[in-house]
Amino acid sequence: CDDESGKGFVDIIYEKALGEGIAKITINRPERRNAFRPLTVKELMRAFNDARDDSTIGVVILTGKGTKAFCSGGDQALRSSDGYADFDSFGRLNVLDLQVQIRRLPKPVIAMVAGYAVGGGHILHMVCDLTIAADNAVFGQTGPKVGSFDAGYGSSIMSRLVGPKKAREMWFLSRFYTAYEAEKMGLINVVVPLEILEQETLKWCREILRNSPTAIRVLKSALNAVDDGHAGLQELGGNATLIFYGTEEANEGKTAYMERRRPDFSKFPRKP
Ligand code: 2NE
Repeated sequence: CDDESGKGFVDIIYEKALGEGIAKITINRPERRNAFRPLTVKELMRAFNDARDDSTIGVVILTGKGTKAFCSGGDQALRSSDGYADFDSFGRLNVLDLQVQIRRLPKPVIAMVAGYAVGGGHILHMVCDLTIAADNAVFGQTGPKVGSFDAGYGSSIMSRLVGPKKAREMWFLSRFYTAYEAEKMGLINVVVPLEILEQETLKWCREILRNSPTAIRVLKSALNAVDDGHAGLQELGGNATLIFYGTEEANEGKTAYMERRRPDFSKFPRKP
């Protein structure tokens, strides 16, 4: 594929650690606490797509520039009556497509969080597979304070992560939680000192990269399947097809079709 890393992005930085199998995507609007606008999301989607298509990449890190924020959600200055509008006269909520893309990406995505992960930024870390937080990280929803909400993944996945009561607390009261509170709630995986956040994240990436990519791929879709309904089953089912295509049995079907003969599946066992 065309390598998109380092190329013409305005709102993000997209890097690959050559030979390491790790891609890093950084939201680069620190002056707005890494709030996203439609362009930011479009660029994020381009980068995630590239990381998906690049077979040398096994893990993707999503983070925010600087130490003050991972992401503060949608850019409120650009909020319109129908979403967020930057260069168009109409608004978009394209971050919802990005959430789905991260869920379906067949490689682990790790949120590396320093500072605030709030509002739509909190939802982005929740849809990532793992979250590694610095000790200065702060988590929470702000929607009800600013007249917004996420009734999709932002509600359902949160409820899965922290339980229905705590999810109601997080949304109804819109409080902020420290990294240690978030860890205790099961919202994140681990808290580390800010100085070693990247080092620790890379350590987790390398541990994952030592393992079977197919096992990881199938496990990600399996862990999402129930919550993602038909789309989740389709993702999991697609993995079964992908693996089946590598077998002699599947190949016999294709070869017979190409050779205009009846397939002979008799030698393939009907396993117990
Ligand atoms: C993030 C937070 C808690 C940080 O507070 P603090 O005190 O560290 O920084 P400050 O001074 O508030 O922010 C620094 C600059 O960044 C801008 C601020 O306006 C400020 O700009 P200046 O005054 O320096 O010019 N900024 C920060 N967050 C922004 C944002 N989201 N949009 C535009 N500008 C932003 C504090 O800043 C905060 O609470 N931010 C707002 C968080 C928020 O409510 N986000 C939106 C939630 S709704 C959402 O994301 C969403 C959804 O619910 C559904 C679908 C899609 C999106």
